[in-house]
Amino acid sequence: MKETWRWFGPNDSITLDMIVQTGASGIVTAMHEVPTGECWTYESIVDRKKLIEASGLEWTVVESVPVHNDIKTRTGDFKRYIENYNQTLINLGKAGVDTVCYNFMPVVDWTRTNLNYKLPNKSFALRFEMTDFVAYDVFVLNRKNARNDYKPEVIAKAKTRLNNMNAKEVEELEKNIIAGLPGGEGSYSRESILIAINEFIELGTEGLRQNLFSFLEEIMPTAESAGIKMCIHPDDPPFSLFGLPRVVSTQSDAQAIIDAVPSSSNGLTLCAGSYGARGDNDLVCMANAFAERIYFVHLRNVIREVDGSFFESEHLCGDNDMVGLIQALLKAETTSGNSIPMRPDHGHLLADEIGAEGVKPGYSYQGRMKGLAELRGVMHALEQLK
Ligand code: DNO
Repeated sequence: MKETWRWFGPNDSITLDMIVQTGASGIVTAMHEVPTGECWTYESIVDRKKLIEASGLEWTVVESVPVHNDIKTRTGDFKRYIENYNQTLINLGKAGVDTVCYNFMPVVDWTRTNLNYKLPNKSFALRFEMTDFVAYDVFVLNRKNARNDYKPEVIAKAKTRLNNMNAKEVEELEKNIIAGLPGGEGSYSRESILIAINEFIELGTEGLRQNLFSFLEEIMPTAESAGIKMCIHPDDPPFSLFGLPRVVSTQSDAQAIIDAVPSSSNGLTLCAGSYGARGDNDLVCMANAFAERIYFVHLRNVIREVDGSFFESEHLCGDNDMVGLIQALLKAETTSGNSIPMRPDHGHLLADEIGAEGVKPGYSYQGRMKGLAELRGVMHALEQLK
């Protein structure tokens, strides 16, 4: 597996030279400065690629070329956005960047409620806490009919939780949930998120799935001729938020995507932490089932709780069998003949990065390096035993 590292571009406080020191050889990045829906020009892609290569690294994966909400709803300017999407794929292919991650999450990209969850060793992890989320959805956002989506005892617990929060804590919770996390799409106010949510609730699960399939039909021929491998990222978390439809949360969702458009460009990102936040997703089984279509992996672990809450655990110690997963991925590489780029996804906030300015939630230097080093150890050991 090729070791890669997510870099947020020239403004990232973690520089390319620092990334070289982690031992990773590939970069995962995007033209974050281009507004969602607009085309990435060939020249700007080549310039970014040259910058990466000047440090001795390679631009291995694009994460992400974001999909505009109009494409997800097939309203407004969606036709123009699809044209732009195809042109971006053509430009990437021409520049020799051939793996593109994207997602089809409606309204909110990846979501957490707590960005500073203190672990027993005094480092910090990201956490999704169901009670906090329900408290926000039902009592702060006041989403219409939100109560119908939760059991009465969950709502009662959420009410008590909210009553025990001060104004600053509520503000912080709101910011964590709707203001957008690094690399995510969309930052909302209370008013704008309610409008967006309603639009998708009306569309429903099968409506959203159909719109995803239409989008796949519209981009896969271009991807194929441009030599691009598309890899869809799962929903994070892999269950409904705000009553929104979800279509990339389970093994059967992923299978439906593969079946919808029979093109070798139509592949998956196996994000272990996202799929793995559901106990009914067996990651080893998924890696075996989709061996030929996994074009990118995010390796990270979680510890789940019965109510759907979870936090991001040590990369090797959590509810998902990381060693088994890596073993299955190495086997998938042999079966498919593809080299699968991996990146250590997220890391704990450690040492002198705690409280430091500008550290992106989940994307600390030391935490990710620790994760990468541990995963690298497993990869090396398993390679030797092969
Ligand atoms: C979070 C990431 C997401 C992901 C995008 C993929 O850390 O997994 O930002 O990159 O949702 O499109």
